[in-house]
Amino acid sequence: MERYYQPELECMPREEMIQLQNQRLKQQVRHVWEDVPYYRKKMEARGLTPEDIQSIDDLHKLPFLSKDDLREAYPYGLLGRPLKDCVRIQSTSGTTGKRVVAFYTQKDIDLWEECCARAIVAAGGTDEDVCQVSYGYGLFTGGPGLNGGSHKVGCLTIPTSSGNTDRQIMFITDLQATILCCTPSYAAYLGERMKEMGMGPDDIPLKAGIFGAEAWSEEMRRDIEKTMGIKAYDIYGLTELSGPGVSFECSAQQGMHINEDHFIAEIIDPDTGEVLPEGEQGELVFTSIDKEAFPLLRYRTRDICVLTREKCPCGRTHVRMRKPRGRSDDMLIIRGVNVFPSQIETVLLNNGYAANYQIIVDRKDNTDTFDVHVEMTPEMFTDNLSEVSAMQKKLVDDLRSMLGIKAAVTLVAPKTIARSEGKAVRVVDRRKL
Ligand code: DLL
Repeated sequence: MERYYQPELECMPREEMIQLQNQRLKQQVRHVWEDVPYYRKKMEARGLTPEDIQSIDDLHKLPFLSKDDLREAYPYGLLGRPLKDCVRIQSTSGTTGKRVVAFYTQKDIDLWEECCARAIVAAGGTDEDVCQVSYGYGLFTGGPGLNGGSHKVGCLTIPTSSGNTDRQIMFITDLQATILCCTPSYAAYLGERMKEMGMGPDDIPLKAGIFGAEAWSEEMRRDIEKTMGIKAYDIYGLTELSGPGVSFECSAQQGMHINEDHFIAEIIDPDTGEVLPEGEQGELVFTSIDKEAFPLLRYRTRDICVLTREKCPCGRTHVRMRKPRGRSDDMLIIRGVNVFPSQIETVLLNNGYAANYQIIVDRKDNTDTFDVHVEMTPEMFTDNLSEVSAMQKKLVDDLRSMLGIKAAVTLVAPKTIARSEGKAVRVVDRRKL
């Protein structure tokens, strides 16, 4: 039987949810108008006052907020409460430009941790469970968010943080961890290491994994589920909005329920900004409706996604988002063709490889070069050149039919591509250097 952490909110009838969203949206708009001068200026520039926003149908009138706004307003420009009311910051792993710093009041943290608790309960977690949190702790939101959620559910929490892989496995077995939280790429690595240590699914006490923070394919899910003998649940979120738990998967594993009592989701055309109807793919935009310290209206995530309101067998009524294919800024344009790393991953896993690969893009003589280095698994490893070349050719063909362009594939020996303990880095784009 499906269990919920907050059934009255997670299964709220749609009509009631709309009423709740209308009321919270109006309050949130009033809050930014009164307390965030940066946002008030943006609204004034559009000739808007809080009276113009009476319900969620008026949402489209509000201006978008982008990562550039966050950088421009760094560090305090979007703060919605006096610093003395804030109790925490978290920050993005941002590789380019200034980091984003998000602020939290105690209430913001409580609501965020409740969202994570919903995800843990949806994955079958109860106060009988032992939950090992192997996301990084610190500025990254993964560790602190799931740690807080695990406490709220009453699980025994093991705060290992990421890294020290053999110790992770020791704790999983010695302390009988039943739920594992980490990035999917780290889960794959833990699974690989367990296999090397001679452990099969029956030797591992885990029953569920809550994996997110990066794009991962269905094929990778099945691989991890098989290796560890668990059910693997996706979880999504971003620092700007709180962290993990903006949305999470239920037992149906068909998209992630967005916590609509806190966040309103829209899908827009990334080029025109036009709101797209349900079911169309576009950029995910979120409006927080009950945040205190760091309220964000119509924040453009750059994540490419699809929403559905189809009824979910789990009984939750919140809208679902499909697995994001990756960020629009992860999308490579190679010889004019759009390529997502997740598409390459699908081809590799369908051919029996693990998700250990690197994509190297460069430009020579005004033409893009496109190389994919793929690790052979120990089982398929061979140094027979004609076998290797046949295997490479198969991947070149399958990648061409998936992507529509030719990649040069190089198979490399097992364990030669660096493993990730957090978000995996799959792409080296030398054209930008
Ligand atoms: O990654 C928060 C998080 C921690 C989510 C732990 C889930 C688990 P950021 O570092 O700010 O926050 O990165 C946010 O990561 O815009 C997406 O592009 C990507 N992302 C997060 N979850 C998923 C997911 C955390 N399940 C950015 N699938 C987001 C695909 C994801 N991409």
